[in-house]
Amino acid sequence: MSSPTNSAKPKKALITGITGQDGSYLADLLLEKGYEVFGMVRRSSTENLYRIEHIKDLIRFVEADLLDQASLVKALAEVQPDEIYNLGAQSFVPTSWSQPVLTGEFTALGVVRMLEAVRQVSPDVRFYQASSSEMFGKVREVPQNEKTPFHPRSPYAAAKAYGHHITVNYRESYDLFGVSGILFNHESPRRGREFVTRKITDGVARIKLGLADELLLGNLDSQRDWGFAGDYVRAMHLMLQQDKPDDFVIATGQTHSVQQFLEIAFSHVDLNWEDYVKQDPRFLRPAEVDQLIGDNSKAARILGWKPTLEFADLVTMMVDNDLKLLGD
Ligand code: NAP
Ligand code: F7E
Repeated sequence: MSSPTNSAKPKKALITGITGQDGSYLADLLLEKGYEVFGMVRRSSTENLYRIEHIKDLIRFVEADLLDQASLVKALAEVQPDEIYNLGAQSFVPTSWSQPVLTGEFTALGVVRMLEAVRQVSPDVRFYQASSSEMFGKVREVPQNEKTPFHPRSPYAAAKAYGHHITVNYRESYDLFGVSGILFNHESPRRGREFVTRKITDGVARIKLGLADELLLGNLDSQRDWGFAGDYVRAMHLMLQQDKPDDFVIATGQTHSVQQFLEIAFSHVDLNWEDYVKQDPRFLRPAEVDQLIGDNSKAARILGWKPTLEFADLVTMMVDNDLKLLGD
């Protein structure tokens, strides 16, 4: 296998999903580290680069789609990357019930399409697969670690479980340097507004500024291990710098309910969440993941990784960012 660290030339990284939350933080990190960053984007009639606006002139864009095998082969042949970060996916859990087949195409089969392109074009590349704590679903043990069995609770989670297993399978079958990062929920000011954290911080800012008077949510009891996306992309990069490919859980090791998130977010602007939040059955799910909490001890031991941002600081940072965005 190649050892890109010995190369005098800058390393080349190809990121699928570069327009998403994680892709944007990872691009920031890799540019800082001196990488040549290539971003895979799918064709769109409107530009969708707002998360990477500040660095877009430093990124080389390659048009390809996880649904189109030939486009992936062509992209890899053009770029000849040292590292691939496969972050592209249909990542919103509720949409996976309304579009289960499409979710499977992007989120499950998209992975094997990428791996096949790697096998054919760049078998020495280091490949990162964005796996998810959603695979643990109806959890079999608490906290969850790399050996905890999966019990997916949504078409999204089932698709991610396929992506995880096929990455491990290609590693074992073809000796590819494929790693699977099992990341627990991670958030930031760049999080999509459909996810509960950003929906809340955006809602709090709107209410505080007089732009809204209520916030409609689903299940307030579910618990997540929420970390900061900026910390989690460091872990992705570290996984590809190891001597041998392996899988890692990335998590804070703490869990909080949606209600606890609400309490901190509203009290940060001197409001009481109970005066504004209403439950709306439209936001309940056919099957819920009740509680996630990750065991990050393997990542700490082998990667030397640990999170830097406390839960309350993450919440207040996101509220302050939304106040600034809407107040300007
Ligand atoms: P995100 O903000 O929803 O971004 C998803 C990205 O995938 C976007 O850049 C999107 O491009 C791209 N994409 C979707 N369909 C595609 C296709 N057919 N071909 C090429 N690209 C496509 O997701 P994120 O939060 O950054 O998450 C990154 C990855 O980590 C995802 O795979 C997600 O499932 C996984 N993950 C996320 C978390 C989390 O808490 N954030 C936790 C565990 C795992 P467009 O801009 O063109 O739509
Ligand atoms: O929901 C509850 C909801 O949509 C979190 C993705 O990045 O992380 C994310 O998946 C919890 C759930 O994220 C609303 O029922 C209540 O229990 O923010 P979420 P998620 O489903 O955990 C994993 C690790 C991924 O891999 C995914 O790609 O919050 N909840 N009320 C709500 N959720 C939403 N979205 N909207 C509500 O109104």
